[in-house]
Amino acid sequence: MDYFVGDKEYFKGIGKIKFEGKESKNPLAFKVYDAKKKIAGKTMEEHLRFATAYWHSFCADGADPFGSSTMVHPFHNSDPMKQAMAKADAAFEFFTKLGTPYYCFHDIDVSVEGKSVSEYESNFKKITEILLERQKETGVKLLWNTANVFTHPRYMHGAATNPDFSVVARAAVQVKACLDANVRLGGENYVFWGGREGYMTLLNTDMKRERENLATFLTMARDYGRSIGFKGNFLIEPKPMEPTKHQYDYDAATTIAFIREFGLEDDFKCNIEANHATLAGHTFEHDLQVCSDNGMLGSVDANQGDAQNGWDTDEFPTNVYETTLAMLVIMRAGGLGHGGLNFDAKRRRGSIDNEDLFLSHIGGMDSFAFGLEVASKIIEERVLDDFITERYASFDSGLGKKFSQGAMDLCALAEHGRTVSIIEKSGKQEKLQNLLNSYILG
Ligand code: XLS
Ligand code: NI
Ligand code: NI
Repeated sequence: MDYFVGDKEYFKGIGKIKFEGKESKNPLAFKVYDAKKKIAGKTMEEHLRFATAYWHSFCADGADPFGSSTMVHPFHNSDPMKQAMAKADAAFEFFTKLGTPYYCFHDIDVSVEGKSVSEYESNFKKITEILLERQKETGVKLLWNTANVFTHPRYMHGAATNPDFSVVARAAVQVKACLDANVRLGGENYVFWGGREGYMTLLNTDMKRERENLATFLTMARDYGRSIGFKGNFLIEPKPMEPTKHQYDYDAATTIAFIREFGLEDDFKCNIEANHATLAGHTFEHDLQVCSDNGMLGSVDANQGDAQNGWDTDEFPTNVYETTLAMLVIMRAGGLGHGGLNFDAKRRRGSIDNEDLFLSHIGGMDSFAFGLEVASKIIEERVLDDFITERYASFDSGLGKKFSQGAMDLCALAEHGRTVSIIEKSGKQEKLQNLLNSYILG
């Protein structure tokens, strides 16, 4: 089998990435991720459902606020549509060689914005057909797509929350086109990330109205999506700030409250990104747990932040402690369902070799595979779960059970409180941390 599509190989010298195990010294091989290995009844591939993010891997070029691009993509072409087509070929070659069964994109990652609305629409339709062709050839599937309604200057004051109705309508052009593309490509989810859906100062902002407009917009998108046969989950991706100061979808709890406030809970769930959770002052696993507890875990943007830098550094996940804690929550929640682990992560500005694109993903995939192995062992051996069950056992019988069932009133509870004798118990945090480490160390 050829591991490239079309008539040109873009990542020459790099073949199919294989599992070689922990002893291997080959940097272009998996040390832990063994796609077909079974864990708790499913293969690693089925559990982890990895996706490559088009924007970081094939659009970003190393530019940052202090410097211009550092990378030249192998599909570079001065004609934008020709480049978009070559980019698609290179992307599918990459997915196939690496072995990520899914991919994710924004409309303008895969296509060309053009000079008019109709040019935008026809370019996007043309590219969608090419993507469909490549999906059929390679078996790679669309985990989700989304509309980029934050980069263009017209969205400087928001898209669905823009104070100007014309901009809200213009954003609808893109969201509608993206839903059409999603259905054509058999996408499993559709994402809304509200990069500009927030505000900079209350001096010029009617927050109540903006949030209501956002809900109206999402409801319309939901209705349109369902009307054209989209059956997957709509996902909102929380982020507390950046680019706006106050983003409306601050974190998982805020987003779930928003979804419920506007009656969208039958169709919407969350897409949790590690670095966004940490920006909100939470741990990654905290936001995953909030979603799991509310039946709102839709999908995951797998990356990691920097403990010292207060912004979204979107690094590839290499911290196996963090991936283990995340996989513990995901596995206890019953898995990712129709979601996946999308590498919303970029190699560093200085990592300019084509090979670096592979190496960064290999590290991320191995880190999550490691987390999966350790987490499933911890769950199977019930080391933490038994401790937690025992810690709350007083609610499982007698008056504690009655309380849990909501069958007591405050007087009865206080009456009981007058008779109790409290035995103080250790929370055993350090013991459990040491235990976790012993599983990680193997
Ligand atoms: C940016 C977001 C973005 C979304 C998709 O911080 O993570 O990449 O995932 O629009
Ligand atoms: Ni993201
Ligand atoms: Ni991010």
